[in-house]
Amino acid sequence: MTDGRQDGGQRQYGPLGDTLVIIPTYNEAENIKPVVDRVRAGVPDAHVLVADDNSPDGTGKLADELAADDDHVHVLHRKGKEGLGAAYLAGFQWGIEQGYDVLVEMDADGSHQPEELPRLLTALKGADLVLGSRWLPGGRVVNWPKYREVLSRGGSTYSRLLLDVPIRDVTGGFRAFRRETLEGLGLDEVASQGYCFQVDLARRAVEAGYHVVEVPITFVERERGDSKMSRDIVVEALWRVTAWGVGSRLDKLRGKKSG
Ligand SMILES: Nc1nc2c(ncn2[C@@H]2O[C@H](COP(=O)(O)OP(=O)(O)OP(=O)(O)O)[C@@H](O)[C@H]2O)c(=O)[nH]1
Ligand SMILES: [Mg+2]
Repeated sequence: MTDGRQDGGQRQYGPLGDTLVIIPTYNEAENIKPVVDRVRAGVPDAHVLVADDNSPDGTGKLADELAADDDHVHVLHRKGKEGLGAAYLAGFQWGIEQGYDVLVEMDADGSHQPEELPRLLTALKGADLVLGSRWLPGGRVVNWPKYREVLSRGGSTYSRLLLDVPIRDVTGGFRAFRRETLEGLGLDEVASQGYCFQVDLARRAVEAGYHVVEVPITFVERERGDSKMSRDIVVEALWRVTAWGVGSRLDKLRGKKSG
C-alpha cells in the first residue's frame, strides 16, 4: 500500500518547519563524514544530529570536528553502546527540546540515501509520518545478499499480518516524523532496541490513528564498516512482535466477550 491513510486525506497540515536529521552511530568512522556531507548538500536547511554511543573507532571525535566547522551539525555523545532504539530516543528528546518540528531517522552507512530526503519531506507535508519503503513498487535494494532480503521481507510480512499494520516495509529505518506524531506515540514506554524499535514506532503510529505514508526508496548495502546486525537483534524482534500480536489479539477477544 503506498498510502496508509486513516482519514481519507481530509486533514489539513501545517508547514513543516525546522528539520533535524538524526544519525545514530557505532563505529562508523569511515562513513560519518561522507554521510553528513551528503545530508548537508541534499537538504541544506536541515540540521544534523549524530547520536554516537562512544564508538571505540573515534566516530564521535570525527563528528565533533564536523560540528566545529558547521553550525548545522550537532553531536550527542552517549556513554556506551545501548542499541539503536535508545540512541534514537535520546536523539528525539534532544531534538524536541531544541524545538525542531520534523525529526528524521537515517542510518550512517550509506544505505539510506540523503538525496532521497527531499522526497520524504515533501510527502510529510500531507502526512503525520513518512516511511521510506524498500518493498513498494519503485523501491529496491542494491547489493543485498538474498538471505538479507528474505529476512527483511519476511520480517515485514510477519509483522504486517500479526500486528494488522498496513505497511509494506515495517522494519525500515529511513523515516520522517512530525514532532507532534512522536509526542503522541508514548515514547516513554518504548523498550525495544534493534529492528523491532522501528516496528514498535510504526505500530504505535497506526494504533494512534496517525496518517502514515510510505514512499519508495533505493536502499544500498553498506560498502564500508561493519554491520551491527546480530542474532540477538533478530531474536528480540521475533519475540517482541509475536508478544505484541498475541497480546492485542487476546485484548480484542476479551473485549468481545465482555462487550
Ligand atoms: N548510537 C548507536 N548506533 C547504532 C547502534 N547499533 C547500530 N547503530 C547505527 O544504526 C545504523 C544501522 O546499523 P547497521 O549496522 O547499519 O544495521 P543494519 O543496517 O541493520 O545492518 P547492515 O545492513 O549490515 O548495514 C548505523 O548508522 C549504525 O551505526 C548502537 O548501539 N548505538
Ligand atoms: Mg546498515
